Amino acid sequence: MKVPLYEKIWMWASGVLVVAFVVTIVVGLAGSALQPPSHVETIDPTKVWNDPRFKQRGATPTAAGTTVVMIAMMFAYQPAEVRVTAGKPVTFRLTSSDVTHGFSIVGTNGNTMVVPGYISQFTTVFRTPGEYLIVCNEYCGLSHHLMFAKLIVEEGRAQP
Ligand SMILES: [Cu+2]
Repeated sequence: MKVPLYEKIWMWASGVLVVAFVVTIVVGLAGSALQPPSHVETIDPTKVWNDPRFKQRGATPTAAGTTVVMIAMMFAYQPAEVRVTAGKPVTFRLTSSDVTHGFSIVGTNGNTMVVPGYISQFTTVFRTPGEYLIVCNEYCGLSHHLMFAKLIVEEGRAQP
């Protein structure tokens, strides 16, 4: 039986699609071990409060901008309020003392998972001064909806 060319093209095209879907599933499964996007640095989740990397919490000015160190726990962030400067890079370093939490700075691209055992880190720049809400966007327990913090982005001083 002779299969028309048009039919062959569609058979091959749908075959390629099936293979693409299977590859997506396999790659997704292989890479989906629960971990934050920056899963390089590890930490003992039972000792975060005494870990030297998390002793100095809050915003610390650096040569390049600001580093913000925070601990996520049921059902709060410590510290609950942070001040940074607009237009300068802010590097967030976060970890959890109990379960997996989220860290989403509403209205910005600041967003990461906070997984116990790992230090989540990302850098972003806030262009617009103002008050931003930080919410936990990974369900972490009964009072998950009460878990929030405040980010205050202050006007940067004019450069001389
Ligand atoms: Cu949470």
